[in-house]
Amino acid sequence: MATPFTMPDPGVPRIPLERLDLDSEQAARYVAESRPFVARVDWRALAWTPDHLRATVGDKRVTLHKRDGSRVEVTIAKFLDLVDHQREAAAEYIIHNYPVMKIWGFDGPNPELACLLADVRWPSFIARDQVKEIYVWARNVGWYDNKSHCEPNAAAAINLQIRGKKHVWLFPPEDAGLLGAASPRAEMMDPPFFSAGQTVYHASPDHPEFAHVRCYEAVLEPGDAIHIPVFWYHWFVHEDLYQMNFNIWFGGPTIPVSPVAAEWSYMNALCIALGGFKHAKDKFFALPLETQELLCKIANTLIEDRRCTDVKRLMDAKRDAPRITIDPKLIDKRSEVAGGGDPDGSAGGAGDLPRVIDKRSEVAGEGDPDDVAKKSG
Ligand SMILES: O=C(O)CCC(=O)C(=O)O
Ligand SMILES: [Fe+2]
Repeated sequence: MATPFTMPDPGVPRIPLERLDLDSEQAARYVAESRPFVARVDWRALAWTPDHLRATVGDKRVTLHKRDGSRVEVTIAKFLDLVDHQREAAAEYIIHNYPVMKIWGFDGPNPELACLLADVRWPSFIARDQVKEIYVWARNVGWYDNKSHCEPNAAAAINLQIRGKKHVWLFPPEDAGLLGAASPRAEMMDPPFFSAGQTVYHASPDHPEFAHVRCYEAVLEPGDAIHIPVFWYHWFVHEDLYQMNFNIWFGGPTIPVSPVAAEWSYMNALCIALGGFKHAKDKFFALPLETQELLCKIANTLIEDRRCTDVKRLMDAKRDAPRITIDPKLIDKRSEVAGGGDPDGSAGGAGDLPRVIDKRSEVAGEGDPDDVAKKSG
């Protein structure tokens, strides 16, 4: 049974996102300065429908995740059929919001789907070698709350709403502390090795500081493209409509973190975490020798190894990192009232399953073959 959906309310004052012309110098400047905005576009991609995709690229193959953890190749026609029947499909497949139809991957354009790019007017501020991934997304009706997260691989995004309607709240990375963005110790070392990926959404006795967060707001309707700058938290709530969008994840402007700045911040954080500058030295030398050596090694690694502070080199270094595999238990935890699970929603690649999966929610509108709703909190 579908649970009635209540539109979430961050409960803080909202700052309306500015609306710019995507082709303007101002938009390019905003991207260079990591400032968010919304733009109305009139690309031919706005004419895409499931049937149009079936007709143009229906025989091309994409990878889907199954609930048993395996992956399977299906045609786009089959994928779209599964989306059309997501209630039934969710028994076997992970079928809600995650990137499946890959137009461009880390290795470059997917020749099979590149034809779709003819319907897109390429933003002048994205150089081809900045592109990380491009996808077309589709999910069927049903309210859906992706909860707030930021991309762990430092991607900026242009995300065009083609069908449906979404409510978006964005929070700047400077406010991560107000957002309660941190992982518990047990999750610290889980891919994607990023403790600040997921956030809280409301002021609460545990997180009263949320009340001071800067909350940018927009409602995206077909034709609206949003720019999400690097490390900006984005919280999307889908209305109960068929949703289709096109997104480009791209390497945004260089994040100005020099090795020295990173080490400087780290040492300050270490002193503060040890209880303050006054007694930090005593506290440090009271730690087990192994811990002291590890903390020291982190400081030196930040200085000596450019991979830590250079996004491109870092992403190359992380190519061999363990990938998150799909754990149906996590999917079940995540689904509040419906089946399925979302193996992505981050730019980590369609193969990644960020641990935030259990915190997002599919609400009212999808099937729940395993009655997983009862297990969720
Ligand atoms: O469409 C959504 O729900 C948000 C997708 C997302 O997280 C992203 O594009 O990075
Ligand atoms: Fe995202």
